[in-house]
Amino acid sequence: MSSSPVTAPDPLDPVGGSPVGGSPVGRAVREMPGTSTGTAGELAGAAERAAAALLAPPPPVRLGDVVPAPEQVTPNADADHLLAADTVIRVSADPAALAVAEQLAALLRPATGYPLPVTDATAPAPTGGIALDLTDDSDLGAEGYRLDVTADGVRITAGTAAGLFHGVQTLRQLLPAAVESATPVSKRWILPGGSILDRPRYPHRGAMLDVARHFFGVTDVLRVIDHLARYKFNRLHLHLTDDQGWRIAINSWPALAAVGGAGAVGGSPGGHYTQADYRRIVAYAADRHITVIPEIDLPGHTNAALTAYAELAPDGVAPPPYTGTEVGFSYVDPASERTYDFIADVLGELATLSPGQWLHIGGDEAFKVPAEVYARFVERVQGIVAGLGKTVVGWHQIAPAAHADGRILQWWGTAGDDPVTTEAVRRGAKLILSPGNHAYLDMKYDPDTPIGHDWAGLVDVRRAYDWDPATHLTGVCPDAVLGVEAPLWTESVTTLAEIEFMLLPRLPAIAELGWSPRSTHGWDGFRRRLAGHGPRWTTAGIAFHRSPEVPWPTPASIPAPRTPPLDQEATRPAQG
Ligand code: TNX
Repeated sequence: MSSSPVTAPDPLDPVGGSPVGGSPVGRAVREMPGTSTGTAGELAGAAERAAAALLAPPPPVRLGDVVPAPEQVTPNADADHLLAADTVIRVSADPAALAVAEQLAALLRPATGYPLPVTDATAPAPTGGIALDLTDDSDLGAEGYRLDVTADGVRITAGTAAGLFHGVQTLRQLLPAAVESATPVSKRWILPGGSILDRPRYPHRGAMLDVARHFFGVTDVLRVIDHLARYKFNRLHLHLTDDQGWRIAINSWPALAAVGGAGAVGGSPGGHYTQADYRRIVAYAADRHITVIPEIDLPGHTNAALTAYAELAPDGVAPPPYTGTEVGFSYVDPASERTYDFIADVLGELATLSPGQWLHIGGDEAFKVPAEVYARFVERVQGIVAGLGKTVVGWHQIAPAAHADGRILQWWGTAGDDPVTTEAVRRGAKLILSPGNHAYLDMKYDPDTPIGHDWAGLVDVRRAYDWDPATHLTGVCPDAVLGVEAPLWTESVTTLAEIEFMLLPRLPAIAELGWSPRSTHGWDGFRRRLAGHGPRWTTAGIAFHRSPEVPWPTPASIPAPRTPPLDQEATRPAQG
């Protein structure tokens, strides 16, 4: 039995605790539209409504209040579970499962203040507690899980550690938002009773971060991985090279990073990942069941490489560094054998550094390379990737090149059909869908969004959410679709807070398209569930855009942000 932790009252739920400090009512009134010029009567009414909103406890989390929506939810109102201070987490004797149990404990300890020891499932069973069970139930697939909440205990069952991990993310969302607090909160930690059976719709659920236009250090990338993990993403695509910067150290071509990584858009500081940095990112992602897909963009978008090695340039002359945002002007010489040595060396080192199955070769916007030359170039690079034992991914512009076993095209167009892509799919290619007009998270939300682009239109939350990957491209058989990916290009994105502002709240919309069965799809339900995440992000110190389409809880009832720590980096099995 643990001693009671010292806890602060939950500012999200002041009833039964001490009142929130300061004058939140006054603040809420000031924030209410139209109150600055209202009559005394209107002001009093507004004050009353604001006070009621502040004093009402937040509605309890319901079993179905999960993003992405689970496949099956069966609530049982009589089976709510109150987490006890002496809860023990019992887990199957498997190192990967044990790591998930430790991650769960690490998620719950700060806010609850409970010790939450992790023990082997074969240890004598106390009543209650949380159990993580690995089973050979093949119905759950590679990533599915079952969650059972009863008055007596909580059990997550899965066939894999990845399934247990996704179940843990669901469990996290079923606790009150205060669970995101870094310091103990006085709270009855109640989980809604019932069962969830959950499996992903698609095997590929990704996001892309462009670290080339602006460079983001390792800790920023780890934070993005934390956000992906919350929403059951399983791929992080890193756009590692572009005209403005080369961001990964390549031992056999050292000037790529040293020279080509020195700058960024608008003269911002450059930078690059050492191979140790990159391995750290890959390992942190793997601990969260996310695979990193590295991209070396070829043959275009290569100005940074050309600044470092003139021999790769078609005219043999190194261009100056580029800090603008135009595209399509640069390319490595497709007629030079040295170019293919360079590609083989770079992809060879990346293949060794990346345990995942995929290498992304870019292929977009090589406007200056004639179509025939381009297709032969892509075919050679596809061959290099195959020779490394990896599966090639490219932007959909690589479609005209001959088929290569398993090749994957990433669709980023804005049209609803594309005969060249359809033909490549007919020849065997698979698709990842990143339609610019729905999934591009560098698009502005609305005309007033201070950063971002609008070439693919404005992408508000509803636009990010309301499309169907299975039917999006006419003429493409739904079986060819591997999943979805949300790219964030960073020409105008310079800080972690700006990354978060562009990702949230749209990232969960893409997550739901990738994970949830179509039968659960519905804008009204989604925006209501999404609204509950605002207080979670705020409590965790995560920036987000307060999209007016989402019925966020009143700002005054949300506590001030804290400085965010990373989720625990190393996940070590329990000692002893
Ligand atoms: C197009 S999408 C690009 C990128 C830009 C992006 C800006 C794609 C494969 N290429 O080079 O950053 O638009 O939205």
